[in-house]
Amino acid sequence: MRLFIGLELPAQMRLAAQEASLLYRRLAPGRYVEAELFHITMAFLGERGEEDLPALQEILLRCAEKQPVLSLSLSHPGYFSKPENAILFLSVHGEESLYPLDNRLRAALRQAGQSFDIKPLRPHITLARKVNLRARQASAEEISLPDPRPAGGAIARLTLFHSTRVQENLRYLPIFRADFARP
Ligand code: 3AM
Repeated sequence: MRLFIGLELPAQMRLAAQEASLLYRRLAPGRYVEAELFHITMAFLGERGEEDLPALQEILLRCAEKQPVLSLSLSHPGYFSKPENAILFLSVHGEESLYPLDNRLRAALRQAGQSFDIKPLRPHITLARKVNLRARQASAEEISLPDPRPAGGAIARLTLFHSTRVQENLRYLPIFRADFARP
């Protein structure tokens, strides 16, 4: 099964990201993601067997237990890759608070011999793929997208997701959650 570790969004943040996404899809065509799938990836693990689950759960628990509850909010839109074939995302305010958690998570995964995607963390919420941000064909001008409402909230746990298809629809199913430290 395909696994990754990430953060679930508070309801208000998800809703504001959905509002932005509905507006962007009218301005810039692409393959937009359902709001249900919005999340922040912390570590992509890839294909794993059931036998890896106990060790992974242990890592989540260990990394979460000393982590204070995070406070994040939506920031500006951005993109990866080329403007005519972009991955469109929202950045987050408060992302600097994710780096200590990222460091602990990577160290724990490495120590346990668990492989993961080693690209540096770039906290983001993917809204769409294959987006065309060129205002006009062959022009350098890019469509400018307005900022979302700066909605935010508390993120109080780390989640192990199973990326799978349910009746042909892509779903990120939370299969384990580790709570952050209570204040
Ligand atoms: O939506 P984001 O960008 O957070 O892009 C995939 C998605 O990230 C990423 O893992 C998240 C859940 O699928 N992903 C998928 N395949 C990947 C790979 N081979 C990958 N990240 C790194 N390497």
